[in-house]
Amino acid sequence: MANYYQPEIETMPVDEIKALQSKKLVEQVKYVYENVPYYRKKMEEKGVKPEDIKGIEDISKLPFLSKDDLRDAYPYGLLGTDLKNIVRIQSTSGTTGRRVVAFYTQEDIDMWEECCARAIVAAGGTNEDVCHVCYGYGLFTGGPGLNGGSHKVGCMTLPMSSGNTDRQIQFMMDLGSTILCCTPSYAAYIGESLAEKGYKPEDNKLKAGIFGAEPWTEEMRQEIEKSLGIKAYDIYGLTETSGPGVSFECEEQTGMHINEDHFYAEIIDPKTGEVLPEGEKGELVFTSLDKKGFPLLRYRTKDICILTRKPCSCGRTHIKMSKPLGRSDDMMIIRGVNVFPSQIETVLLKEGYTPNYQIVVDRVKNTDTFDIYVECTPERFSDKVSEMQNSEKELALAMRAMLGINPKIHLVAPKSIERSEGKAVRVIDKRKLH
Ligand code: DLL
Repeated sequence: MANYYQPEIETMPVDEIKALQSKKLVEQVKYVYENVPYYRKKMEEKGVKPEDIKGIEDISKLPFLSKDDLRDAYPYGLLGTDLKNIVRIQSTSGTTGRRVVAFYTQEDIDMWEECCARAIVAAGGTNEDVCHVCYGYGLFTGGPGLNGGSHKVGCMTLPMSSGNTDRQIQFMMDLGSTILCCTPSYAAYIGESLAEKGYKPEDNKLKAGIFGAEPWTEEMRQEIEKSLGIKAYDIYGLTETSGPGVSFECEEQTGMHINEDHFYAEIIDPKTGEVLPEGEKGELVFTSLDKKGFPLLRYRTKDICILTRKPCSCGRTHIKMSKPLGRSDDMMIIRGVNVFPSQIETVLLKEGYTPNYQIVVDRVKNTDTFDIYVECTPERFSDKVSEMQNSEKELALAMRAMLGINPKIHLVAPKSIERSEGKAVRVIDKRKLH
């Protein structure tokens, strides 16, 4: 028996959803045109006026927004309202250019938390649950988003944040956590740690998990479900659109329902920008339909997905997206953190190394390993092991400051990384993520 947080919206007939989206889009375009000069200029360049947008069918007349626009407009250029109406920011790690800062009014936060509440209820959550949130808190959207959703549902919320697995397990067992929210790799790690401590899956009170922020496979789902004795649900989102809860899985576990009353999704050909029909694989593009602080029209996520509106046994009518099947840029997600090779190059150059390097990412026992092989300059190269180790430690610290996670640095002899005749192979990702 399906549960809904907002049944009238989640099961709304498709023609009514489309009418609602059309109405909201017209208003949102007008709002953005009037309040965001950066986007108004883009509309003017494309020769499109708010009056030209009469409904969803006109959306392809609007220009796209990309991460480059976010960089150009950083920090305040895409803000939709006066700062006095903004109550919070969230952000992703990265260089100034790559950092995404999203702004929220109180209404934006309420909407975001409602989206997360829908996900929690779809996973079986009620006000009798103990919701254990070990996504990171702070600037990352995972902790605050699920925390807010959990409050809305009325669960007893454990704002654990990430790390300190022993403490996570102690709270989980002592307080009887029933819903676990974290990255899938951390969930798998908690499963292993419980087993190492001698607990069997039936010893914990967990019944469901809400896992996202990074790619994970069906095999990983089965492993987590088995080791924790739960049902594991996927959740998707990105800082630009608000955070987790843009879409979420229901009991059918065959894709994630997009909260279509707030986000309009399109799939485009990443090369041509052409909108592709339902069922085809391409880049996911989102338009926020009612955000005020950081409204984004036709934002290119770079996530490659498929959309489908096949009827779902849960009764929800909102369109479903597949798990992201890849990226159309070079972003990697390592231990739940977004990493661009360009950030690594920036650090290397700043620290006096050449950009001859190779990144090797793997997944060992469900935890990502992250190694960077860096060529030493002849001046820095030393045959004293301790000197090389110190340089490795210093570089690892500089990387950590930039990326938010710790790579293992291996300094190697000058000219020892294979030169390529074409595009250099900078990243070797051995994980099987899709
Ligand atoms: O990862 C928001 C989030 C937090 C989602 C907690 C789910 C749970 P960002 O740090 O901005 O935001 O990263 C967004 O992460 O474009 C995808 O490439 C990837 N991603 C997010 N959820 C999933 C998922 C958060 N369920 C980027 N499966 C997105 C695969 C995901 N990739």
